[in-house]
Amino acid sequence: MGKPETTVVGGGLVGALLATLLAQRGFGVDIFERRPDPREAGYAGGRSINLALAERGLHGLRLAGLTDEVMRLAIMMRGRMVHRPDGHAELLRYGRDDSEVIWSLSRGRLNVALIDAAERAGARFHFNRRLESATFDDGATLRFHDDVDGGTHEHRAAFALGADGAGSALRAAMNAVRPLGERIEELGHGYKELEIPALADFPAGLLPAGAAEAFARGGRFAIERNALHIWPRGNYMCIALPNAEGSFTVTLFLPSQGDPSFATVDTLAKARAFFERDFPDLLSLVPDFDADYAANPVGVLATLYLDRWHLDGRALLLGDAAHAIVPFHGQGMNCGFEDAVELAELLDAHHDDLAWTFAEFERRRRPNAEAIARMALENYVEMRDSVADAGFLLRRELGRRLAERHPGRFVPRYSMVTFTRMPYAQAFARGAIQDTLLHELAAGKSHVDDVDLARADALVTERLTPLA
Ligand code: FAD
Ligand code: E0Q
Repeated sequence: MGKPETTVVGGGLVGALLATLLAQRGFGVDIFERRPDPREAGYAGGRSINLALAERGLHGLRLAGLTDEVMRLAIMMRGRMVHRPDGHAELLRYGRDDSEVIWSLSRGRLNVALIDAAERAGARFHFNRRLESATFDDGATLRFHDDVDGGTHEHRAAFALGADGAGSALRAAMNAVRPLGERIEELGHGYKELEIPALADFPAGLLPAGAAEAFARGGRFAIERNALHIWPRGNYMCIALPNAEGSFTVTLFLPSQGDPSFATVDTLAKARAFFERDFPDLLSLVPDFDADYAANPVGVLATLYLDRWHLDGRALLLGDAAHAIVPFHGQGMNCGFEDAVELAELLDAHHDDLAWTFAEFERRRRPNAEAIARMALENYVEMRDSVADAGFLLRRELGRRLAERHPGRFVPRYSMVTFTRMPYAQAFARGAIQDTLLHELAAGKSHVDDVDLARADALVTERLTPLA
């Protein structure tokens, strides 16, 4: 049986990867994107926003044949560089060595690479086409508004795949036919982006301390290049990820209400005073602070839960459209890429029964999406708390020792999520077993040397199977 024509809504990171994987498997692919073609002149520039790529996302790029092209532009991040309130900074490695690292990538460039790959594989892009409404009969009728010609264009599809992001229009259309059980939980914190320029772009006289020497040696980066920088401050924090050009994109995460919050830090003077108090070292690295703070909007953060991801065999959601999460584990795109891989493989094998295929996709992916949603929320608390309590520090140190004594068996949850492709739900479950173990072993102890390691070893082998 020949492969059906497919229709993808949304040409962002997940939609473009899915289009590539489907086209490579011989499916016809039409993909509709509301924005203009990012490759066209005059559009490519703009702010550089970046994100962290880990093993799950890397695997998707490998299957698309994109690793060489994309990884040439990636910056390795070995660990978190934690900047304390006193200005002292310390690098905490993510993994055991440089085989366990993550990568900072430009969102825009990654999207362009994915669009190019999809087109090379035969996918047909339709830019400037914003899905407005959809109706479903034996297939789907999609109505798009074209912002360039001002017209409305109809597209008949056997079925629609929705990769149109957290505010998915396809989801809204599906929900109108049969409720998907949508629940959106706002975090109550927002974010704002700022920029640390490359050293060459600092205004004369404002070069940060120590930078003149680095600059003289040919360095481009104002702070350590190969790290994800974090300034944790209790209820809020800043992070910075490196860009290939030598700049860093800084993101401030701050409550929406209370003090301090985006509601109280509501003028440039207050924003500057807030940074002078809590992030003075960072402020000195952001020469365009006022302009950045005024120009860049506050983004909202929320988790999206759905009971159903599909409408029979007529429409299916994936990526953020199905399960937007908070960004604190750096896994939203990584998880969406796993969706794209799983869906392309399922469709390849079972396109003759779409209702089954969509239900099966949901059955496989939804527990994993729920697990990473929860772990991402938990990571925010762990991230921004610079002053963890003594019990937490003891358990963390004990966890390190057990991981060393039992490689491939006691594996930190962060590592299972970031450096392996084991299902997120399994990483969550194993993490819970390990955490219980640490609590039991450390109870009543004040130093890690007081822990009975023979007992610890016995419990680890009893409760945890070796990873494949
Ligand atoms: P999107 O990237 O949102 O793409 C959706 C596409 O659909 C867009 O191109 C949009 O223009 C298009 N579209 C929308 N509506 C329509 C319509 N009606 N018609 C046609 N087209 C439409 N993830 C990581 O893995 N690592 C990170 O480090 C990381 N950091 C993050 C930091 C922040 C501050 C945030 C907010 C998120 C972060 N994420 C990260 C998550 C990541 O950005 C998302 O999970 C990822 O972009 C989801 O991809 P997507 O293709 O599903 O959705
Ligand atoms: C990563 C890599 C936006 C963002 C992206 C990330 C991470 C964090 C904190 C944030 C988690 C970590 N992390 O360092 O534990 O690993 O992607 Cl805020």
